[in-house]
Amino acid sequence: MQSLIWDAVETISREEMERLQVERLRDCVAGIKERVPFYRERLSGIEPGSIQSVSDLTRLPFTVKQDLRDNYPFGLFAAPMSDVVRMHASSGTTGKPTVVGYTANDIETWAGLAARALTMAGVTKEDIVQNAYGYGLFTGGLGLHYGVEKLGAAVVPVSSGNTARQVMLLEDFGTTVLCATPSYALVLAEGAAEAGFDLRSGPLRVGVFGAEPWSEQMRAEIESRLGISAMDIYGLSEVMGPAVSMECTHKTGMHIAEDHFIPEIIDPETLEPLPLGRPGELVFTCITKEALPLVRYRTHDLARLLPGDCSCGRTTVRMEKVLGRNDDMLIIRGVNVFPSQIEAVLLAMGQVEPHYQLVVGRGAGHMDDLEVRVESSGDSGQRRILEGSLKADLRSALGIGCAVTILVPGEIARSDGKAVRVIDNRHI
Ligand code: DLL
Repeated sequence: MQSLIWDAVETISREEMERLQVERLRDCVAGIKERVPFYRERLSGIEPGSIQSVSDLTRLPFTVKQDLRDNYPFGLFAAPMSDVVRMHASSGTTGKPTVVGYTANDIETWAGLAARALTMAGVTKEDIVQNAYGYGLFTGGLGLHYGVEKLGAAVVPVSSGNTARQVMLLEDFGTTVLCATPSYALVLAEGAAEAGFDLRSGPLRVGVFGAEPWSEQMRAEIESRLGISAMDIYGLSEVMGPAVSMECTHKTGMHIAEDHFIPEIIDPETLEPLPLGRPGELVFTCITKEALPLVRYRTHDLARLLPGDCSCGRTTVRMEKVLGRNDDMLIIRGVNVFPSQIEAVLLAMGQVEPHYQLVVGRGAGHMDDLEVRVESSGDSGQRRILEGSLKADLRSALGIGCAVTILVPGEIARSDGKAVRVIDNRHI
């Protein structure tokens, strides 16, 4: 299926895109040197006019989350407070949140990018979009809300939580598009089943799912349980919020809004840029933002930029599904393990519910141990066999042994936002 294209800039030639990026990057560097003391110092040796190509980005220093913390709350803002019209913040588990700001133009840009992303997913003005991302300081709710309105579809701003009410609205309103975290989409599917409403036979047809990693196996599970096409949307507050990149209906990676955010992949150890196609850490430079333009912001998300053209006709570079954050990577007895790898093994088995939790502890002899908790509805004999098969599959996929605990469906705590997959008891 060929979806419409929101903005002609999505199909310009690579040369035109690079010209646009360089022009915007130069303006951005000049602007932040003038307006942000932090960048005036950081970029002291860089003349904006000396930026001739996108590869000149590598001459610029990185920005990291700690820089935002050190300048809490508004120290990196490049616009006067009188021009800032909105604030969001990322939760963070400890200490102060990371605060991001937007001018009226930033909000307008973001709404356009969210409309662009929804269009990529095949959403049109005929759709009824239930937005179950949290409204508030989290960027998911309001970020997509403005995009749906810009597109001209009808938004149901229900926010996250209150599953029974969500299910009622899905049924009564004839919702056609659901925006939520993939884990909450599954909670809604359970809620609908409990209420005797078969989502698969209703009008719901598209899911716009992101804000947390989810594997291809999880996509298949969601698509069959909800009877929809499940699309991946990516973004982070510091760079903008949702719609930094989005899958088109070909589902071969997420098209990055490169006219606003220049992506790079770096080796997280050496910080050297990696060639197209190699996996590493994603870095973004925001070239059009007014309130918080960040230069080479390290996301800690691991992905690849994909070479080659997409059959949808867009020329914007695509990023692969995010494997996880390098700070969420578990190191178990020296072996690197991502929760999404475990998710893929669990769901490939086919007899488990798509809810799981990983508990890491320090066992006898101070060795790390990993327990994988997952739900299954089989009887005790079936569960014993399943436990053995999962242990064997996990050992061969991860290269380490782990304990497997089979729980009854519903035992693992559900979340209405980002799922908590890992409980790490090693530091308590
Ligand atoms: O999660 C923005 C968002 C809202 C994206 C709704 C998509 C949909 P933060 O709370 O700042 O912003 O968290 C950003 O979430 O660095 C990734 O680690 C993770 N993340 C976001 N989207 C995806 C995705 C929002 N599609 C952090 N796949 C990012 C994997 C994702 N991880």
